[in-house]
Amino acid sequence: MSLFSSLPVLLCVMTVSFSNTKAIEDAQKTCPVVACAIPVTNGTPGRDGRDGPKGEKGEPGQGLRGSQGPPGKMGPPGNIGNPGLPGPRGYKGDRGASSVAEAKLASLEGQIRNLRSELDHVKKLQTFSLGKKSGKKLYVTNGEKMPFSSVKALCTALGATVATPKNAEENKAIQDMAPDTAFLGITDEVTEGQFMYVTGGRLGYSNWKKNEPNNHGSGEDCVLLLPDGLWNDISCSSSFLAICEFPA
Ligand code: FUC
Ligand code: CA
Repeated sequence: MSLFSSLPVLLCVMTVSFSNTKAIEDAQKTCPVVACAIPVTNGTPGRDGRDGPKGEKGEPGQGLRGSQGPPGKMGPPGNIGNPGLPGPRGYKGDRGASSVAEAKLASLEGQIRNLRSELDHVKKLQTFSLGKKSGKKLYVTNGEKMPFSSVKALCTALGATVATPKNAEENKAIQDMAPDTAFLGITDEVTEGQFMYVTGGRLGYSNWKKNEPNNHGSGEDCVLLLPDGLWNDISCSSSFLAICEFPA
């Protein structure tokens, strides 16, 4: 309600500044009776005053919450994180080249062991069939007659030497197995009259027949084992039985 609607006299309003109820009462007391006797009607309300200051933010409303909006735009990338833990152990890889070579080597070594075993067995059978005695040289002949140079070549090719008795026992062993006169591995080709082993060294044993060696004819540098076990010097180019000797 406007303060002026309760005022009985217009003049009082114009001469007194009212600020509150007390002031209005004071004005009524002081107004002269004659001047204030003319009654007036209320004027039209004045225009709205200016907006007051903004009020404090109110409490959240009680209405239903709206549905969640769409996701916002992607933010900038974060900093690089710390290294992760080591991964699980992988499967065992293929065997390397050196491992394959080692496996082949082991296989070859096994085959060599088997071959050695087989060879030992064959040697035992051979020595048995040839009547080879333990610790004794083995004398072998192919039954052929040939010049001394061919006998040397044959025996060398077999990894052997020409039969050469170093004592009476060996001389007897050769005599017993030889079916005919045979060359021995002894000559005086280097120095006439000085018989030596073809493998080297001067004679340590001999079994010459009477009146031998006589270097008969144009010269006799090789040695024959006669059927009776005695020796005779003979031409190296003549052909006689080849007998080879294998180590004891
Ligand atoms: C004797 C031997 C010779 C040859 C000759 C036929 O004189 O000494 O080496 O065997 O016989
Ligand atoms: Ca002779």
